[in-house]
Amino acid sequence: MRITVLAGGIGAARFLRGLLAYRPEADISVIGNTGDDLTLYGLRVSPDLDTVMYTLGGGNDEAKGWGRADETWNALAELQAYASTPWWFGLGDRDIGTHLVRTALLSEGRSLSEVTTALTARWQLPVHLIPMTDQRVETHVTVEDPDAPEGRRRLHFQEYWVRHHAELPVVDIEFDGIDRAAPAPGVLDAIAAADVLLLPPSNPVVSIGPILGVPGVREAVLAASAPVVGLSPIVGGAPVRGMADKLLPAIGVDTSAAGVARHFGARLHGGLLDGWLVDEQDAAAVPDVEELGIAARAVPLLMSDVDAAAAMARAALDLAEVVRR
Ligand code: FO1
Repeated sequence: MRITVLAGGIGAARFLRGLLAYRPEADISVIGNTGDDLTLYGLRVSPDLDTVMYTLGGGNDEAKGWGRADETWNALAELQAYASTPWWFGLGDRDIGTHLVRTALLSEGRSLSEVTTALTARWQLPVHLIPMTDQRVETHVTVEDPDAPEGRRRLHFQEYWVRHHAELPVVDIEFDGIDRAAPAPGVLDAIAAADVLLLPPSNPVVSIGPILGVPGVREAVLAASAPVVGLSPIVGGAPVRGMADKLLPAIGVDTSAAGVARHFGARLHGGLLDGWLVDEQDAAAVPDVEELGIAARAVPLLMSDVDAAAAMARAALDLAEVVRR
């Protein structure tokens, strides 16, 4: 079975671990978000690609969800001692090794796809991880700031997310470079050839959004013969993890399981979804989602461990068979 997953970072990585536990024999392609990417100290960092790579490769820091296990922070301490900026993004020594290789290969003219293939080879990933595009796309957030000239300031997503803990009021979100971006090699094929397409519980705005925003990707999903099933990242009116509740209002989306389903839309009416999983806490939303023309089921959506994530993957694949046209 060929499964293609549009993935952000921590939530997607944890879901993928469950999907692999449930269907170890499946041929899984992961289209990774690169809108979080940034350059720090001359190093190119791809947080969502690295989170998937480390998590499925067994090298991730399980408690934080991002970065490397058994990490040390000597280089960062030196940067801080030099009062070098931006000190606020936690680059661990092992993690820096990844960024050194990525930056070196990119500087030799290799594409991000080629670099990702080289990096994931070391981790012997059981999936094919493809960046959404080889061109640079960087999410920026415009926030209200009374001290700034027009009362607003534009930040890289990571500065908004990590330095300011998503506490600044968001006025606008933009994916810089997205209009000039093309799907990376293999992205459109992975969508067209899939037997099932999955939207894991990632941030709909800054993780799934950029992937769908790459010219041609949304169209490919709409044209795909495979059923499209998503899993709500919002449980009981709040994100399970992360701060999607700070971003959804900025794009006029209700912070609820049904609100996100409405945002993605029903395939029946020109949108993306054939099926949508909500948590049992949101079982009351099932009729609302079905009203939209999307088949809905209420199942446990808290990925407390791999078995829980595997059960979610099973529910998603079961629903995919129910809605398969
Ligand atoms: N998240 C934080 O909250 N604080 C950090 O210092 C931090 C550093 C970091 C370094 C590498 C990396 O791959 C991810 C890192 N993250 C950090 C997480 C990152 O901001 C988020 O995982 C994604 O960008 C949002 O999906």
